[in-house]
Amino acid sequence: MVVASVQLLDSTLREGEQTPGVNFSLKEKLEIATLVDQFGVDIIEAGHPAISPQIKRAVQRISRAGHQAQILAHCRAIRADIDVAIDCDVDWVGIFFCLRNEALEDRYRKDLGQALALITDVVEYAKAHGLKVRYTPEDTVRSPIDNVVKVALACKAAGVDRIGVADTVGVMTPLRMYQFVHLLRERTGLELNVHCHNDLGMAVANSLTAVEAGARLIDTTVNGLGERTGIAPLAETAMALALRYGMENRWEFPLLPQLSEVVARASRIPIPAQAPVVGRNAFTHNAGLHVSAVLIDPSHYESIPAELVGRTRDVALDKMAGRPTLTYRLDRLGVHVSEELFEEVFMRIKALRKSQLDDRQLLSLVTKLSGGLSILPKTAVGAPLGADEKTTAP
Ligand code: HCA
Ligand code: CU
Repeated sequence: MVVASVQLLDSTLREGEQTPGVNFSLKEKLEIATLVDQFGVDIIEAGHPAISPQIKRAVQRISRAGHQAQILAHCRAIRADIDVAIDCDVDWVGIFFCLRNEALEDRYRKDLGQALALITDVVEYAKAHGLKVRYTPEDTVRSPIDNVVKVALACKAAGVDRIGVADTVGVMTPLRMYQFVHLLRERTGLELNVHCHNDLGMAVANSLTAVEAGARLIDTTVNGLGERTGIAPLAETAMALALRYGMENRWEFPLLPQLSEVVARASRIPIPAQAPVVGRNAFTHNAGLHVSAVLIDPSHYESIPAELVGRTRDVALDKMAGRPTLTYRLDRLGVHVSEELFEEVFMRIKALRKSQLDDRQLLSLVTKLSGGLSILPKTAVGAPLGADEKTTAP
């Protein structure tokens, strides 16, 4: 399926800052906003400015920074929150109010008619002040669809620009998400955004089927930060849209590793080695059979070109290695060894239990087993892992 155009919203500074223990400084927020803007997201959800003067200041600075992306402020369905957003010069407000019967009864103590009046009043107020407005019935997918449609249509009459479909607690599966978005589009004719939490690891899949069903924009965060297990990560969502849906885009993919590192540092949450696209292992092959096939033609075991994100393919050297792996790694370092020494090094590697050898460790093992002879070209010792990949890889 070809998807013509989908927008991306980055909510690292709003949803992402709701990750337990995460607290970005103003400087970090400005840096993150600049990078996601350079990456090419369409909307930056910069924060909920009514929460604190610090957040308000950050949202103000971001919306006055001249980014290409439009800036959105998160707001409760309260006029005072809209006033604070207006003070921040944002383009968009994202208003949220839950329409589940349980929430209406226990949390808000309002019936649906009262909730509708309150929400449409705030939508009209924001529109009257020249803002673009997204209204999200929080926990949309667990709310009665009739409640959602009724309020969405009232918001449409009040001039709302988009409705957010939130899977707030990550209960959806891809097919159910498709059906929900399809039905909501059919019954309202409104532009839809999608916001998927990752409680069962299906945030990206659910976001993509929402798009197949006609949603116009996907909410993401860098490294998938957010409440509990977070929401759809920016890197893999964008990559899936580009590679699997063939979507034309202006995204600066080579910025992704840096963006992930900056956010990992600022959030103090490391990037998992297994993370798609940005994780340490994303482009590293291990088993001897895999490596020998990749050395013939990478497409045997690769579906994403590492160069697309400015990374290089690598092969790990541990007990899984075959001889072609060791040959490749030694060649890459420009190290030539006798057959006998090769076998000795290889046997040591096969005996490794809980580790793998980086280039430096490989070089020192070879040096040690060769009786301390310096067989190493000086340049190779300090060369970063995979630095000469492009020239030596088949
Ligand atoms: C929240 C809940 C929210 C809102 C999404 C939105 C969700 O933290 O306030 O306003 O579009 O997951 O429902 O993030
Ligand atoms: Cu959320």
